[in-house]
Amino acid sequence: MLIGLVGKPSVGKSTFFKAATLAEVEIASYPFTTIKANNGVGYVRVDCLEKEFGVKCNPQKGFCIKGQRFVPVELMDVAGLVPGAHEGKGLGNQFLDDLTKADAFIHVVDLSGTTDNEGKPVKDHDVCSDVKFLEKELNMWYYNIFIKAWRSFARKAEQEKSKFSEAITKQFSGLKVDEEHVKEAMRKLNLPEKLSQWKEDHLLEFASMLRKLSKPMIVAANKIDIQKAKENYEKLKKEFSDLLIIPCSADSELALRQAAKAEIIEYIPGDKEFTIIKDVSDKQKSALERIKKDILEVYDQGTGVQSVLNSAVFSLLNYIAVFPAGASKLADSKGNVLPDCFLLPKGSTALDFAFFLHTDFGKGFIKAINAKTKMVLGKDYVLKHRDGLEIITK
Ligand SMILES: Nc1nc2c(ncn2[C@@H]2O[C@H](COP(=O)(O)OP(=O)(O)OP(=O)(O)O)[C@@H](O)[C@H]2O)c(=O)[nH]1
Ligand SMILES: [Mg+2]
Repeated sequence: MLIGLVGKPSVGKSTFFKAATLAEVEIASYPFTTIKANNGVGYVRVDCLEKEFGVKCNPQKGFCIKGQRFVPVELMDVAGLVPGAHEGKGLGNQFLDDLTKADAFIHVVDLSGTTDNEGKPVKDHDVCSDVKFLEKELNMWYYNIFIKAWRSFARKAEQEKSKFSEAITKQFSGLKVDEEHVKEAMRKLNLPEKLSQWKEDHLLEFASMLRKLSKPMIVAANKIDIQKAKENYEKLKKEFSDLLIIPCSADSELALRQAAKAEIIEYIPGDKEFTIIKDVSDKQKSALERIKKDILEVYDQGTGVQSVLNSAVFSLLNYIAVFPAGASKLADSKGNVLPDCFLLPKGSTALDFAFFLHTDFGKGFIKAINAKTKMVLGKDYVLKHRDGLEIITK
C-alpha cells in the first residue's frame, strides 16, 4: 500500500510526512523546499486482538502500544504542484510519475490561508481554489498519459469495442489502474457510444474520472492551530461536501511524536491526550499545553494526522485489517504472538486471505477457523475488520 502526499508548496506535506514517519526531511517556509521525493513508512492504527485474547503481541512489522497496533503503510512526499504545472510551471508535473504506484493521495491544504498559489506568504488566500486547481493538475497528468496513445488505439478499438477497456488498462499499466476502474469510468459518464465521436472535452472528462477512481483523494486540512483555519475549514466542508476532509495540525503531531520519542511525554499517535513524564522547561511545557488546549481538546481527531492515515486506508480505500491467528495457539513457530496484521480490501473472502498469505495456502484451502469464536468458516466467508483467522490446508 502506497499513499502519496500532494499539494501546492509550503502547505506542510513534508511536516505531515515527518510527523507520520519520523524520517529526517527538510521543512521550511519557502516554496519548493522538497525537490526529490521522500519515501518512508507511516502507520495505520488498529485495535489489536491481543486485548480480546489477554496476551501481549510481538509484531513482525510495525509496533503495538497499549493494545494499539500500528500497521505499516508506505508514504511518499513529493515537490509542490502549482497551477499550470502540466505546462511546466513551477517544477512541472513530471515528478508525479514517482506517484504512479500510489493507491491513494492525501491532499495537504494550508487552511490558514497564508500561502498563495505558489506557496508564497499572503493574507486571506481562498483555500477552496487550492482544491480545484490541484484536482485539475492531477487530472491533466492523467490526460497527458491518456492522450499519448489515444489516437492510435481509438481507431483500432473501434473495430473491437470490447477490447477498449483492455487497451486503456494497458496504456495505464504501472499506474495501478485496473480494468474495473476503466469500466466504471465509462459507466459513470455519459460519453458518446462511438469512440471516434469523443471530443476533447470527453477525453478530459474520461481521464479525470479515471484519475478519481484509481487515485482517490482525502484532504488533510492542515495548520488548524492557526486561528483563521477554523473558518476556512467550515468553508471547505461546505464547498466540497463530497470530499473526505479531516482537520489536522501536522506541526503539532510532529512536536508530540518527537517529545514522545525523547521520552518527555507519553503519547500514542492518534490519542486525544498525552502525559508529561519528565521535567521540562517552562517554554516546552507551555508549547505542549497549547497543543492540548487548542487542538486535542477541540478536535475529535486529536492532531488529525493519524486520523487522515486511518481514513485514507479504511474509509477512502475501503480496506480492513485481518490477523492470521491460530485457533488453539496464537503464536507462530518462533513463538511470536499475533505476529502479523494485514490490510486487505473490504469484501475479501477467507480464500482470498489464504492466497494472500501464500499460494500454497490458497491451493490447499480446506477451511478457516475464526480464532475468536472457534467457528469453522468456508472459502466464501467474507472477512470482517479485525478478524483473526486460521487457515487449514491439505
Ligand atoms: N502553524 C503550522 N505550520 C505548519 C504546519 N505544518 C507545517 N507548517 C509550516 O509550514 C511550512 C511549510 O512546511 P513544509 O512541510 O516544508 O511544506 P511542504 O508542503 O512540504 O512544502 P514544499 O516542500 O516547499 O512543497 C513550514 O514553515 C512548516 O513549519 C501546521 O500544522 N501548523
Ligand atoms: Mg516539502
